[in-house]
Amino acid sequence: MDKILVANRGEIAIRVMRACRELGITSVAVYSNADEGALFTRYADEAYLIGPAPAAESYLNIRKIIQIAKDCGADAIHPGYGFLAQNPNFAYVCEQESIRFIGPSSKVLELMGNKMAARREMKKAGVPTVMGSDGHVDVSNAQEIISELGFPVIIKPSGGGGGIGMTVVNNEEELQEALASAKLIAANTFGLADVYVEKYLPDPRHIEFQILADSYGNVVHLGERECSIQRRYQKLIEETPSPALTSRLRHEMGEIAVKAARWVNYESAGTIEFLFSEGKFYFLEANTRIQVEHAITEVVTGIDIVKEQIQIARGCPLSIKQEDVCMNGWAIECRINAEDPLNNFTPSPGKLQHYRSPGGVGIRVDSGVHTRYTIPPNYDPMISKLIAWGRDRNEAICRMRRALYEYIIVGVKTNIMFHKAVMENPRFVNGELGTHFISTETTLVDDMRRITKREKSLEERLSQIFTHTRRAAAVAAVAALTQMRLQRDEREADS
Ligand code: MV4
Repeated sequence: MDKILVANRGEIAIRVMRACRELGITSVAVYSNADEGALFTRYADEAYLIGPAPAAESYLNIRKIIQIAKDCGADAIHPGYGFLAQNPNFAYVCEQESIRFIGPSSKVLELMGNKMAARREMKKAGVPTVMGSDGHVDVSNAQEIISELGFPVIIKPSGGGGGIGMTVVNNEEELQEALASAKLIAANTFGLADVYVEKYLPDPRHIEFQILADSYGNVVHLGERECSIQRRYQKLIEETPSPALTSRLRHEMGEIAVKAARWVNYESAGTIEFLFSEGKFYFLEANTRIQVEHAITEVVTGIDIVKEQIQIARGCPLSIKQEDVCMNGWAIECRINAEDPLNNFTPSPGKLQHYRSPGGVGIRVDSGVHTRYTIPPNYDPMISKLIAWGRDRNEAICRMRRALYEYIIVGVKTNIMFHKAVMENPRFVNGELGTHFISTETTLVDDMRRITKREKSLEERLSQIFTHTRRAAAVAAVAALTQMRLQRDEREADS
């Protein structure tokens, strides 16, 4: 394998190409009209246009991607995350065409893609699952199943995952209607009306384990990531280790994650997701791809997950054994998005008139943008992943705050102020996280307003000093420092 086509865009395309370069593998970009000239197309050794901006006609166009792979002589395809990454049909076509799909087999994608089947399979493997139905639920058996579980329950679509189309039912009265509507939504969204139910856990943490599995039956886990800070199932902040786990629990959950992967003969990098509540953990879903948040695990373990993933696909054994894996310090990731956190996180695509990312000790920024780059409206509006490492959680948080105040983005609205507010939030700082963190922390909006107001007044004072052309960069940089001093003074005044 010496040429890999990367069937993705943005930061993850560059991430994969970086691994290719280190391995001496030629990388091929495919891009849509909306991504002409984007950084990832230039980072690649070769780049080919696939089609118009809409993903359905470009990044999801299986035939076109396969055609380009054959034409340019790529022997493997890396799907990144999103788009075709978990599409069993795409993996199957690759298998038929003798192009190595860098991920698990189409069979495993298919099995894990059906969330009910995955749950049943994991139960068979002896992996703890939440109490719930063993098959799909409809009007005839719902009453019976749920009377055993007791309310509240959560209805989940078998074909889905990631939260779309899930409904919480609190009592008998709501049940039939909720079931009917859940089935309708499931059918419309996933083309499969099957749903199953689970006992609803009120405010669980989302904790997932990174695993690596090679084609010789070697399986290791690289510890966990806590991903509880999310909004509408979109993760915003992740960290590793989780403040909730003891090393005993980590060991126990890690072994279960490895067992889950072994049971299905998993091969490649993958993630086993758990819900964690009151000291107990339950299998949720398996993510059969490289994930956005993989980088925090790389930072604390020192293992290049994408490189391992490629080597696995090449038929190499894992470069590490479980006892070689050690977690050093703490890493936090903030997803920096072009969106307005004060207006319901509405996407804010557009041109980056000014862009300067933070740096220095313990900071990693993965992104696919640059000054004067225009974020297209067609795709996910993520600008970058800002990752801070520290020897302990507190150092990672302080470093993340420092980096957030160094970040200069002019031209689009970003969620940086949201991250600033969270990094100051007492519950976050204490590690008290749950999947309802954002909706229950009602002061966040006010905190963001306060932070913005303070920055605005600083900028106004400074803009009188600097000329207009220099303003964007100089103002933001100086404001950042002043801002941090003010915040430190405030914290000291509080305590
Ligand atoms: C749950 C749950 C509580 N109890 N299942 C939503 C995303 C999907 N992957 C699973 N989800 C949930 N399943 C039971 N039995 C709460 C959630 C949930 C959630 C899970 C992970 C991360 C964020 C979440 C936000 C709200 C609800």
